[in-house]
Amino acid sequence: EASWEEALDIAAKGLVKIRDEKGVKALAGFGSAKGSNEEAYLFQKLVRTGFGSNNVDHCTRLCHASSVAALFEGLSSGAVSAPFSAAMDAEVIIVIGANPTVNHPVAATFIKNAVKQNGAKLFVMDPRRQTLSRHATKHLQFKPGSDVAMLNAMINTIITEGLTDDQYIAGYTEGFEDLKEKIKEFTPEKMEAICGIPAQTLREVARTYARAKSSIIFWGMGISQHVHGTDNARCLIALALITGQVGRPGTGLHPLRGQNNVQGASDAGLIPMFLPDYQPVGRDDLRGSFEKLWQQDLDPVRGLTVVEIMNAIHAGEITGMYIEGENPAMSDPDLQHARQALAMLDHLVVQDLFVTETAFHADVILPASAFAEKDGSFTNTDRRVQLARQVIKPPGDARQDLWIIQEIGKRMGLPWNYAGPGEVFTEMAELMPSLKNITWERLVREGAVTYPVDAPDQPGNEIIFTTGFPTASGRGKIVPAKVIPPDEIPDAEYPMVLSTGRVLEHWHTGSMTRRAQVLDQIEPEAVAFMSPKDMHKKKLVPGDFIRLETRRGAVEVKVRSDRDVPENMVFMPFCYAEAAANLLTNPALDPFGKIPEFKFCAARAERAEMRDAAE
Ligand SMILES: Nc1nc2c(c(=O)[nH]1)N[C@H]1C(S)=C(S)[C@@H](COP(=O)(O)OP(=O)(O)OC[C@H]3O[C@@H](n4cnc5c(=O)[nH]c(N)nc54)[C@H](O)[C@@H]3O)O[C@H]1N2
Ligand SMILES: Nc1nc2c(c(=O)[nH]1)N[C@H]1C(S)=C(S)[C@@H](COP(=O)(O)OP(=O)(O)OC[C@H]3O[C@@H](n4cnc5c(=O)[nH]c(N)nc54)[C@H](O)[C@@H]3O)O[C@H]1N2
Ligand SMILES: [Mo]
Repeated sequence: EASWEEALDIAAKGLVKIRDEKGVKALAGFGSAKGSNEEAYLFQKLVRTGFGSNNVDHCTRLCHASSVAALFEGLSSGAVSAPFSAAMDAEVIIVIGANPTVNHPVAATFIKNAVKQNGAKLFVMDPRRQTLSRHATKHLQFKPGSDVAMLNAMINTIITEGLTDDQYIAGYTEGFEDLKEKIKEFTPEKMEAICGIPAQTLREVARTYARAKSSIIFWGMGISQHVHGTDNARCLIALALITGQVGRPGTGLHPLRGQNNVQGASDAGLIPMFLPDYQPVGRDDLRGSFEKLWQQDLDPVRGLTVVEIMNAIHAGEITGMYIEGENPAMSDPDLQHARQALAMLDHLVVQDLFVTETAFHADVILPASAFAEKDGSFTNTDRRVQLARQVIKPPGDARQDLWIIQEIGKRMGLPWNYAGPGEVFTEMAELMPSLKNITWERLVREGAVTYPVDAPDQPGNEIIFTTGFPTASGRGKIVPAKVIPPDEIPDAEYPMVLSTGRVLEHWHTGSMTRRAQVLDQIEPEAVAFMSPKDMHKKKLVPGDFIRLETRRGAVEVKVRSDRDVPENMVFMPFCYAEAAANLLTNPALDPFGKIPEFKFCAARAERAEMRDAAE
C-alpha cells in the first residue's frame, strides 16, 4: 500500500529510468478499449510523446485487426458501412462467425425482429450452432477454418451465373476482372469437399444473397481470429462489392465490434502503425500536424503489436510497460509465454479496476475507475459517439483514468494541463477528420452523434459508401483470396479442434464478471463444451473432468454436453483463471492483421484421471 503521490512517483520514475538508460524503444504501453475516447487518446499521446515511440497497442489486435486490415485495403475505412438496425431494412441477412444472442444481444434483437416482423431471410454460417440458428432460414454448419472455401464458392456461383451487379462493378469497384479469372477454380463442387456444405446449398445461398433487393453481412471473431482472417474478410467485402450490396438501406458490411469502445480506442490512435484517425506514422505530411500541435518530433517508424511486444520482452528489447485496462495475462494467446514475458519486465505499471492476473506481475498497481464513475465519450459499433456521464463516485481511493494518465505524463516531463475530458476531446477533434462537426458542446447537448457528420446542425450519416469509397480512386478494391488451412491441423497426437470464445454470463477474462456475484452464480466454474457423440465415445458424462491438452499446455476442466458443438471439436470460453483457455491457444498470426488464431488449434481431450464428477 502506498499514497497516490508515492505510487505515481515510483510508477513514472521506473518508466523514465528505462527510457533514459535503455532508449525509447525499451518501453511499451497497452491502452484500453473499455475506457473513453479521451483516455485512449491521452494514453497513445503519452506513449508517443512521453515514452517516445509508437509501441502502443490494445485488444483490437486480438479482435478485428484482420477485418480492419481487409477493410482498409479495400475500402480505406475500417468502420461499419451501416448500423446494426439496418437489419430491419434487409431482405437477406448473413451472420457469419458471430454469436449475437450471446455477445451482441441488442443487435440480435434487431436481427430476430427482422426475421419475425419483416420476413427477412437469415443465413447463419458457423461451425457451431447457436440460438439464432433457430430463427434462421438455414444454418450452414461448415468445417471450422474453411470460410474462404465456402465464400469463394458463393462468389464463383454469383459470377458464373451472371448474378453480379455490373453497373455497380463498373461504377464503384476495381479488380473485378482479376477476381473473375482467379475465382474460376473455386467451384462449389470442389469447395464442398473442403467446407463440408453441399454444392447445391452453396449455390442457393449465393443466389439468394445476390438477387435480394437488400442484403447485409454481420461478422465476428469466427472470421477474424484465424491466420487467414484477412482473407476471410476480403471474401465478404468481395461478395458485397460484386453484388452492389453496400451503401443502400438494408445493405452493407458490419463487423460487430467487441469491447464497448474498441471503435473509439482504434480511432483515437491506440495502434502502433497509426496516429489518430488511421494516419500512418510514416507519412511525413500527416505526422507534421501532430508534431506541430504536440510541439514535439514523433517517431516515424511503426511500433510493435500486442504479440510482438511480448516477443520483444523475451528478446530483452522491451523492459518496461504501462498496461491500462487490459488483462493480457488472460487474454493473450499462449499464456505461458505471455506471463513469462510480464514476469521478465524490470518495471510494470498496471492500471485497472481490480487486482487482475496481469496486476499479479506489476511493480505498481494504480486503482482506476469504471465508466459509471467518470465522464467521457465512447464510440460504439455503429460509429455513434456517445457521452457517458458520471453517476457514482469511484470507490475508496480509486481515481479516474484521465487524471492518472495525466499525472504519469507530467512526471515523465510532459507539459500537460487538461482540466477534463472536454478539453481532451477538443484537441482530438482538431486532429481527427472523423470528428468534424462534433464538438464536446454538441455531445453534451445531444448526448450522441454518429460520424461522419456533414454540418454542425445536421445529424450524422448512419449509412456510408453511398457513392463510392474514400479510396484514392473512389472505388472499392476487390481482392481475391486463396484457400489456406489453419496453422495447426489435427493429427494422430492431437486429433480434435479446440475453438475458444465467449459465454453470455462472462466478459472476456472474467476480471469483472467473475466478481459479480449474480453472474458468477449462474456460471460459477470452468467448463468446456463437447458434442454428446464425442462424450459418448469417450465415456464421459456431464460434469466429468477432462484433461484438455495442446502443444502449448494443459488444463483440467469440467465438460458439458452441447448439441450445438460439432463432432471432434471442444469449445471453451477464455474467462476462467483456474482453467485458462489461453494456456492452450496457438499464437500463430495472420500476416496482415497480426491477429492470433484463437479459433482453431489441435487438441487432445481425455478423462482426467485424478478427478471425477463426485469431487
Ligand atoms: N457476454 C459477452 N459478450 C461479449 C464479450 C464477452 O466476453 N462476453 N466480448 C465482446 C467482444 S470484445 C467481442 S470481440 C465480441 C465477440 O463476439 P463474437 O464474434 O460473437 O464471439 P465469439 O464467441 O468469440 O465467436 C463467434 C463465433 O465464431 C464461431 N467460429 C469458430 N470458428 C469459426 C470459423 O472457422 N469460421 C466461422 N465463420 N466461425 C467460427 C464460433 O462458433 C462462435 O459462434 O463479443 C463482445 N460481447
Ligand atoms: N482464447 C481467446 N482469447 C481471446 C479471444 C478469444 O476469442 N479467444 N478474444 C480476444 C478479444 S476479441 C479481445 S477484445 C480480448 C480482450 O482482452 P482484454 O481487454 O485483456 O480483456 P478484458 O477482460 O475485457 O480486460 C479489460 C480489463 O480492463 C478493466 N477495466 C474495465 N473498465 C476499465 C476502466 O474504465 N479503466 C481501467 N483502467 N480498467 C478498466 C477490467 O477490470 C479488465 O481487467 O481478448 C482476446 N483474447
Ligand atoms: Mo474483442
